[in-house]
Amino acid sequence: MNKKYKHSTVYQIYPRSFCDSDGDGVGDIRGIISKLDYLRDLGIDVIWLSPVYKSPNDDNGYDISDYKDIQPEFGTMADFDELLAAAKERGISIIMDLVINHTSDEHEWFRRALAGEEKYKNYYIIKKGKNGGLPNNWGNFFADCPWEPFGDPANGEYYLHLFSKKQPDLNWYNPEVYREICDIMRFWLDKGVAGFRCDVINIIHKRTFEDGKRRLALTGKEHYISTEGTHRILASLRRDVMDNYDAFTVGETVMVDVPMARDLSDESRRELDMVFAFEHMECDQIGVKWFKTKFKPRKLMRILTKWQTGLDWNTCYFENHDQPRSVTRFTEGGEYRKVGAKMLLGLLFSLRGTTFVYEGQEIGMTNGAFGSLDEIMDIESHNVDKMAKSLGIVNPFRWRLINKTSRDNARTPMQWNGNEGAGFTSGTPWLKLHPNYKDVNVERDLSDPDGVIAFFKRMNLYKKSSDILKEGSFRELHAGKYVYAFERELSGERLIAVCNFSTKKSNMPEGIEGDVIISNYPDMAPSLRPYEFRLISARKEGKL
Ligand code: TEU
Repeated sequence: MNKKYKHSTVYQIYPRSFCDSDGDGVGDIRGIISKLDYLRDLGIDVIWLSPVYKSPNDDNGYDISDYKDIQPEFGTMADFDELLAAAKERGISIIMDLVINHTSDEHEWFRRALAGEEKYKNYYIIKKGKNGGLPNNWGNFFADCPWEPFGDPANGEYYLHLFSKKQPDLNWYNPEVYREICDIMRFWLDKGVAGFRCDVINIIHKRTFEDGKRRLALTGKEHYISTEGTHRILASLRRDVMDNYDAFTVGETVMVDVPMARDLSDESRRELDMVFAFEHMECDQIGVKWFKTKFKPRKLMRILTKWQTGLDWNTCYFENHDQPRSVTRFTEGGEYRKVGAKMLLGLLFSLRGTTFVYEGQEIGMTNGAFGSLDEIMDIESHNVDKMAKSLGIVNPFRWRLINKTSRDNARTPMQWNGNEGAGFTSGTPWLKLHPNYKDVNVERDLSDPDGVIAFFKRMNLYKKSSDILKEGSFRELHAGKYVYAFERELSGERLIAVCNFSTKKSNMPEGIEGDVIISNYPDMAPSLRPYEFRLISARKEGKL
């Protein structure tokens, strides 16, 4: 594990939605530069920058057409260099998003492959169809078919795309691909970036292209989730590239269980520093990610405990650009928005691991307020709608499903102030602003001593100063219908975090005694109030 970043607070920026400096309705790099002081004041150590590379934007930058250039609507390479330097001046490092499972179909490699250059055809996964059909029965992450005719359909060749058809998967069997990616990584590391968040990194190597076991979604996944081939590639990347720069890596690892996550991030295997697992993000869904069900706090608690005790070191996160907002998912919101957002932050910072937050989480931003699919930009949502339609699901059911689960819920423009455009843009925002920006915005929250940001800063500072929160062990004390309590312990010193996931009062679990150090209520009460969070310094003699 790279010790330098272990105790960092990492803030994810989704550049499109963060801050627009030139009025075109799209966030950009100069916009980010203008907010660096704000991020420093929040106590942010590292920025994870979602892709800023050249891209036709089929998947908002996760489809890269040039890994060594900047998307013009975000600015120029000179802007990027300035961002890096300005962040450094403020003690902030930047990690880039490394998307190497696939490129854009507009990348030069794919174009040359299509033009018939064998060398580049071998950069991608191109297979002959079988018996007049597709090469295999696999599913696709974006509710689509993962095979698309490669060039002239009469040739009977298909290329694999586990995401959109404009995101062809790279062929990691080809050593040339490995060399190209190493070169790209060195390009950014030489500039001074601190490392990478590695997109869907545990699926890059496919073990075989045989048919998979039939499932509701992602048939075939057993052939590419965390394969030995992926482990080998990760260890090589670490040895050949990362180690020479002391770079930091956090892998986005999909569909991993605890042992898989351990293998990918175990110190002795020298692959990734840490991983994002998703089980806790699935606590309110049935099977497929597009079906959300009612949130049951106890399920979240069980999963958190399982991962806290199962891995030596976790990434702690409740939000990113693919997930609906935590305050909407895990609390009732409305009148409880502020107190709920604080409780979730209190919980997040109290867990053992590196804390990752997503833009807007520090003010308790909520899911978007979309009226219909026309207002949604995300390709995944549009594909889900098509798939649901083909299954005979009629509206308003389709819309209800999409409205709840759409990734655009997290991608609405950042709410900086209550003016028109929310301080995000002077133009027309690329995605509909949430109308609650007049109430929920950075300027207003900052002016409120009881604001979410004030609480964020307290928790962040406290974690940085507390060896118990940083290094202490984790032990669950209570996981009830609504109340979650756990202990962090180091050398006999104990801190206890207690959360009430209810709009009603709940009793404190028995046996928890001590002094409250931080709470999201201004005063004390015998029982826990709606969404109350307490961080308690436990009396040494207290029995538990
Ligand atoms: O996401 C990977 C992924 O598995 C997503 O499908 C995720 O589970 C889903 O969005 C939740 O609904 C990564 C990126 O974070 C995402 O933005 C990209 O679209 C995707 O990879 C392809 O690069």
